[in-house]
Amino acid sequence: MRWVRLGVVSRPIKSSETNGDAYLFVEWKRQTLMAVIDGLGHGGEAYIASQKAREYMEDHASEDLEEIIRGCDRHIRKTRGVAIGLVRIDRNTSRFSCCGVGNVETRILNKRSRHPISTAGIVGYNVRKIRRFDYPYDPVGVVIIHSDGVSGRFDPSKYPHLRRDPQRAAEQIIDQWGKETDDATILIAVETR
Ligand SMILES: [Mn+2]
Repeated sequence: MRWVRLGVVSRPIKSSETNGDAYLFVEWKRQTLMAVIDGLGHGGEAYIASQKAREYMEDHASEDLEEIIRGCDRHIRKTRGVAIGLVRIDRNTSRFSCCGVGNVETRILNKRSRHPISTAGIVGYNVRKIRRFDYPYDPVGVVIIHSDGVSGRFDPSKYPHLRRDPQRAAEQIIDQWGKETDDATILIAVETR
């Protein structure tokens, strides 16, 4: 059964057909794990780094967020590294958990809206302390994760259909706020009861 309505767009920098960004979305047993991954720079090397990170996270989806990031950091050492925004919705423990490293931004639109900060660093290169943020679960919550190829200046409230049609909102945000000079990815996950 599907718990979350998903909208996602990921596209490469204008000068390339290879996308150095990637995303992950998995659901099982009342849990959802999602991530946006930005391979450093762009092109083939960035693609290899972000795909390798995505595969690792998918294979270790049930571990704690900090462990996933730490394991990923070891696993992709030979690549140029990635930035990651990682969020779990756990309906068993009734919380949202978030971990971010580098320039991927996460917003939780909840009873109270949250904007957890990412730890500085590069996964695969120099991850030190990882900070996890936990928020109470809200069955009408929205999670937005985006790479820095999307300007952080967009205002989600300007997209009144975002909860109903997150795919359309994601396409509009990429259109209006995506940078041609970078790979760009936005993932919007809306809780459905
Ligand atoms: Mn980027």
